[in-house]
Parts: sequence; structure tokens; C-alpha cells
Amino acid sequence: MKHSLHRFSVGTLLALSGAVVVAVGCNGDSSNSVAGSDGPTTTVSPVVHQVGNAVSGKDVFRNETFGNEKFWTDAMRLPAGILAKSFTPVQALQAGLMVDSEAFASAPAAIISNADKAAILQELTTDLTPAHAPKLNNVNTTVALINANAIIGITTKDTNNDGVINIANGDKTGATCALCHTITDASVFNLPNGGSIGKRLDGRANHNLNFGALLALANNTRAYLPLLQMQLAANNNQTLGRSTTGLTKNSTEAEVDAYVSNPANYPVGTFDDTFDGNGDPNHNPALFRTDLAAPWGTEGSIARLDNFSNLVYTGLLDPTGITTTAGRAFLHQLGGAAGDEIVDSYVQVLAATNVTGYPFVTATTAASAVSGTEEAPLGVRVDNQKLLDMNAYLNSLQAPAGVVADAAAGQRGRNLFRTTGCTTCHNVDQTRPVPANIVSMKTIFPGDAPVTLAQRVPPLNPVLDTPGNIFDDKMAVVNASIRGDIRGTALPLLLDLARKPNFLHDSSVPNLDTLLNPSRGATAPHPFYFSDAAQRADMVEFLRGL
Ligand code: HEC
Ligand code: HEC
Ligand SMILES: [Ca+2]
Ligand SMILES: [Ca+2]
Ligand SMILES: [Ca+2]
Repeated sequence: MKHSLHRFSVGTLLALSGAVVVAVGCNGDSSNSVAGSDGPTTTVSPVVHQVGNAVSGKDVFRNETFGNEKFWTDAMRLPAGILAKSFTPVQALQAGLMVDSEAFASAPAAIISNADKAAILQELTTDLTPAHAPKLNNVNTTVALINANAIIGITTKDTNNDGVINIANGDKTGATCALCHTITDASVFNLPNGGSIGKRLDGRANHNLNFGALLALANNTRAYLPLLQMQLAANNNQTLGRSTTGLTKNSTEAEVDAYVSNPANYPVGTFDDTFDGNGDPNHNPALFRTDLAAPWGTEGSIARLDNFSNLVYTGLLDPTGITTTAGRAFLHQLGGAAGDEIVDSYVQVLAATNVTGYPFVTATTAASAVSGTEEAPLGVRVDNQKLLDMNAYLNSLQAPAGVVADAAAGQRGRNLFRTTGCTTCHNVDQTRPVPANIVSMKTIFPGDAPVTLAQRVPPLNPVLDTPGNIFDDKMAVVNASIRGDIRGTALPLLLDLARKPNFLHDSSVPNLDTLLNPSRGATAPHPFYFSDAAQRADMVEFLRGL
């Protein structure tokens, strides 16, 4: 039967991408045999990463902090904020935090008695109001869960080495990769749009985590200044990001809290992973099948997985590393005078808030650790074997099955995917490596009309921004030009999409139907559309099934 294929409203798609030209056609009996393309022919080979021991890597992913608990406890003062604001387990679930039911069940009686465990489980069957769930509305239960290491990604160490974990008695709480990259199977409890309680499902994106609210909860949120939207004199007090105003070294704790706790600035399910002064939070991505997904970051600036992990440990879970000589050099390379000002402002804020003894993370200046290199952007690297072990663990994590409601519609969507140009960029088969090329900004976002904010030393491109659009903000300062590639976006694995609350790295599109609807306009980011609603529905069905 003859398929009537509506070509993209962007008829320029094939010409723009300059990639494979697909034949549109159809020859009959099996819908599988519709001519088309399975994916782009790309000449860019992904950089292969070494792998260590996956069993050890699981422990690294779940529990390793490399000492960042000193940052979160002594500089950010997160546990103090949890106590000061009486942060309850109900509030923790509302903030999207996940609870490990096995850690809860096996918590020593000294931390949570068996009677309390039973009472808490009973309270979960109620409406969670203080009248019916007193323990779940009591900060002491939060403290007990933290001491039990049951709140996923918030990891407490026996800092004082007395064999007991107790944050009220000198032990410190840090952050691990699992905070944003793990959910649970919700086998014990699920709060819609919030956290859940169950067994860990590592590598699945936490779409509900309100990381901004967690930052605000800390008593000294100002210690996270470089990773927030700033307003810098070196940039003529201009600011780049979702907010019209930026923070400075003189911003009060209340002003910083107001910025991070406003979801318009810091949306639920996102994290700003660049210390560039831009307010550019990105949606938490999937972190399974990392054997397929290089390069890393929306902007594809990092070629090797362990190098990405190292940057997270040495620069994001303890940003004080940017104040070292090597850190300063890297920020200068990225941002010139603005980079210098970020570091200088940060040093002043740390002094004004009595933060001493930093950087906190245990890392060494390895032979390869020259500042600005991908192996050690801030001049240091955490234990390399542990990074390689985590590579192996992340590679081993499998994708969940897609959600199939109407297989015939999904098959029609698959045919559209193969024949209407999607496969000029994406593979149809998500078990194949993602094409490792960067899609240029103009191709993925035809409305890109950037102004030059600053010149930089090649290979770094100038700092560019399209005013009035946030899609390109992540790539203004940090982009793949760091490694001699172009400013643009890397391709994602199209997996676990049925669970996503919104789409694109900036969370800007509310659902798949909208993503594919030409009403977004020909110059919008990712402008690949079907004007026929039935075709859109088929494509959505295909994507949800991946
Ligand atoms: C506070 C939340 C948070 C924490 C904690 C976190 N990440 Fe991420 N991670 C993100 C977000 C958000 C992105 C997407 C960045 C982007 O779009 O450029 C990301 C991206 C990544 C990527 C790139 C994925 C891709 O497909 O390009 C890797 C790899 C990664 N993280 C590894 C880690 C590791 C390893 C840790 C622990 C050392 C970690 N992350 C801790 C939120 C987090
Ligand atoms: C020119 C290359 C290109 C073409 C053509 C293309 N895509 Fe994409 N696609 C991308 C890139 C790059 C991203 C990541 C964009 C981002 O998040 O910033 C993406 C993201 C997506 C996402 C969102 C994933 C997420 O987790 O938010 C979906 C879904 C998707 N593409 C489906 C399609 C479909 C369906 C088509 C065909 C109608 C298509 N793409 C055509 C490059 C392309
Ligand atoms: Ca605060
Ligand atoms: Ca940033
Ligand atoms: Ca912009």
C-alpha cells in the first residue's frame, strides 16, 4: 500500500545537514521494507574509553565522594540547613529525592528501630499529613535516613571514624553521581512528580529532582556561586541565562536562595554543570549504555567518559577547585577577564562566609594533569582506577524497555523515522553507537543569530549568544571548540523517552507531540516536524517504544 509521506515543513533539512540523502518510497507488503535509511554515515569515530571492574564501579557510582562531604557539610552547610529548616521526609520526597528501601530495611536499630521502621511504612499508606504521618513530617526521621545512607546520592561518611554514622556527632554528608542519575523501582512508595522509595535503578535520569531547592536548603548556598547565574563587571554587568538579573559576590544568602529556588531559573529535573557564570541548567540525562553515547555533555565538549566523571568530582561536586592556580588558568582560558572575575568573586565569598581548608576533594596532580586538558581541566584528577571501574559499570547498565501501547502505530512511526530525514542524524537502532559528530548550532537551531560577547584564543571559538533564546546558552562558553570541534549539540541516545516530562537539553519542550508540531516554528530548536497529526501520533508512539 502506498504511504503518503509528508516531507518536513523544513524542506531544507537534508540540504542543511549535508548528510545522507534518503530515498522516499514504498514497495508494498511489509512495512519493514519501506525504503529509507537506518542512520547517518558518519566518519567521526567515538573516542573509546578504557574499562576497569564493573563491580567496584558500582560502588564508586553509588558511594564515592572523594571527600566532597567536606564541601557539602563545611562550606555549603547542607546538613545544618536541613536541621535549621526542619526538612522533613515528606519535603524530601516532594523535592524528588529517592529513598533506597534496602538501606532503610537494613539500617542498624541504633539509627532506626524496628518499631520506627514499621511505623514509617504504615505512615506511607496514609495521606502523609502531620496528623496521620508524624514521623514522615519530622526532621529527626530525615536525619535518621541520612545516617542510614538511605537517601540516594546524599552520602554520609564515618568522618570521625567511631564506627557509627551520625551527622549530629561530627560525621559529614556529601554527594554522589546517584543523586541525579538514579531512580528507584518505587516498589515501596511513589510520590507522583516527586521521589520514590524502592530498589535502586542506576543510570535512569531523575526527572523530578529539584536540585535548586536542595541548594537553597543549605545554610551557605553562596558557596555554589560559580555554578549559578552571575553578573560580572568584566561583562559590563550583562548576564546570560534564564533570569534577567545575575548574582554577584555581594548577593546575600537570601538573594542566592531566591534565585535557586525559583523553578523559572532552576527548573525541576535540571542541573547547571558549568562554572561559567551563565545560568544554563540542563535536563538530567540517562546514564546507561555509555558504551554507545560519546561524546559527553549536550555540547559534546568531552570526548572520554572518565574525563567527564573526573570533572564532575573535581569541579562540580566541589567547585572550590577552580580557585587553585591551575583552576584559575582554566577559567582564564575559557572566559578571559570574566573567568578571572568568577574566581576572584568566589574567593571573596568563601572568605566572607568563613570557608577554609579548600579545595576539599582528594585528587592528585597526575602526569597527564596539565590544567585545561580534558584529563584534568582543573589540573587534578581523582583516582584513575576508580574512574575506569565506573566506566565499566555505566557501560553495563541496560536501557529499560520502551512503552508500547499500539505496535502498529509504532511501526508506522518507525517507517516515518527512516524515510523523512530523522535518520540523517539519529540511528533508528538505539543499540548502535550514537553518531559522534556535533550537529552545528545553525542546523539544530536555525534561529541561531549570535552576537559575539568575547574573543578567545583558538581553538576556542568566540563567546557567542543568541539573545532571547536559552537553547544556545550552554554552548556560549563551554562547547566542543575546547577540543577543536564545532559549537553545536551532540546527539542523544533516544531511549527511556516515555518517562520524560519534557524534551531537549534545556527542558524547553513540554511533550513529544509538541516537539514534532510545526507550530513551534521553522526557526525553533530541533525544527523537524509533521504537520499531519496522525503522523505525529505514529512518531510519538515509535519514540515512546524505544
Ligand atoms: C546534580 C545533578 C548531577 C549529579 C550529581 C551528577 N550529574 Fe551527571 N549530569 C547531570 C546533568 C544535568 C547532565 C547533562 C549535562 C548537559 O546536558 O550538558 C549530566 C551529564 C552527565 C554526563 C554526560 C551524559 C551525556 O550523554 O552526554 C555524564 C557522563 C555524567 N553526567 C556523569 C556523571 C558522573 C560520573 C557523576 C558523578 C561523579 C555525575 N554525572 C553527577 C546531572 C548530574
Ligand atoms: C540535524 C540533526 C537531527 C535531525 C534531522 C533530527 N534530530 Fe532529533 N535530535 C538531534 C539533536 C542534536 C538532539 C539533541 C538536542 C538537544 O537536546 O539539545 C535531538 C533530540 C531529539 C529528541 C529529544 C530527546 C530528549 O531526550 O529530549 C527526540 C525525541 C528526537 N531528537 C527525535 C527526532 C525525530 C523524530 C526526528 C525526525 C522527525 C529528528 N529527531 C530529527 C538531531 C537531529
Ligand atoms: Ca541557603
Ligand atoms: Ca553555568
Ligand atoms: Ca541565548
